[in-house]
Amino acid sequence: MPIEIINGNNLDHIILGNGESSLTVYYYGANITSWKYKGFERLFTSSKANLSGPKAIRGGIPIVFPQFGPEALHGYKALPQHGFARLVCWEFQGVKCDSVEKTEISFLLKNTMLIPEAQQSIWNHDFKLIYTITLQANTLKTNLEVHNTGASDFTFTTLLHTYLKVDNVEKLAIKGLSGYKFKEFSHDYTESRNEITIAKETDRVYQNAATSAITLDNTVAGKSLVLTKSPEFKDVVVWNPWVDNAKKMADFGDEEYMEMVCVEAGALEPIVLAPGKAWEAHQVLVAL
Ligand code: TA6
Repeated sequence: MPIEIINGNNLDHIILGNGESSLTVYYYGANITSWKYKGFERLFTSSKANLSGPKAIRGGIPIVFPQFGPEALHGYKALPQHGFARLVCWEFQGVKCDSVEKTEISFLLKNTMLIPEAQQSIWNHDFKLIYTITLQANTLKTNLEVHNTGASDFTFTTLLHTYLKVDNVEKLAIKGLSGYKFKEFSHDYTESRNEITIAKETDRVYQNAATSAITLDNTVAGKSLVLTKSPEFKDVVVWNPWVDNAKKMADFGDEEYMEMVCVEAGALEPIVLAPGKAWEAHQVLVAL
């Protein structure tokens, strides 16, 4: 399928797709900002998003690495919230495969690439990330490989901070998390609902949510979307900032909380990776 590389200094991005599905990904953060299927945009990117830094792109699929959240990993000083991977330009590695029905491209990030010294001094390890994006029919697969290229163990957490587009978040139903424990605002709960609805600020970390499929009903134009994840992405975060937080974010419209929800596959228990070893995980979004 057609691939268009658009170079605009640090606004470099790639548009790929055929008539049925298309995708836009920025070199900055290897951040996918758009994924359309049959003319419907299925990801949310804020109209106020910074597409060339210094903040992370507010939308699409930001890559969280090597740390989720503001708290420093054990033994490390605090990195920027959600780490540095979404705050630097990755290297486009090229097209892994391209046919009428399927296109696969990949991006690379290594410790030697443009990570400000301050961040390197805080998390000073030799690593390589390879992010593979596969667009095929009504699916978008994103696979993250983490390689320890150094001589000592390192510890990380990681997550795909996926912003999904909805027409009206209050009409959305999220299925597949029933029975799982979750933390929200420092309290522990067990999800009792088969269908989760959102009508207030929501910031839930479902730990060990082994579910392989999370279904969102009534996203755009009454359509459903399914997020599946590999077992390595053990955890799921569901986030909507709601009105007060929306107003506090300069890169987010005051009303935009009504047209998005984050459903985020991640590995939030610290992972220790030995020298020469690799870890990988993927998610697949299916547009129904
Ligand atoms: O994934 C949920 C979350 O951790 C929320 O607590 C909120 O902070 C959100 O990420 C956005 O974080 P960001 O650093 O992108 O503004």
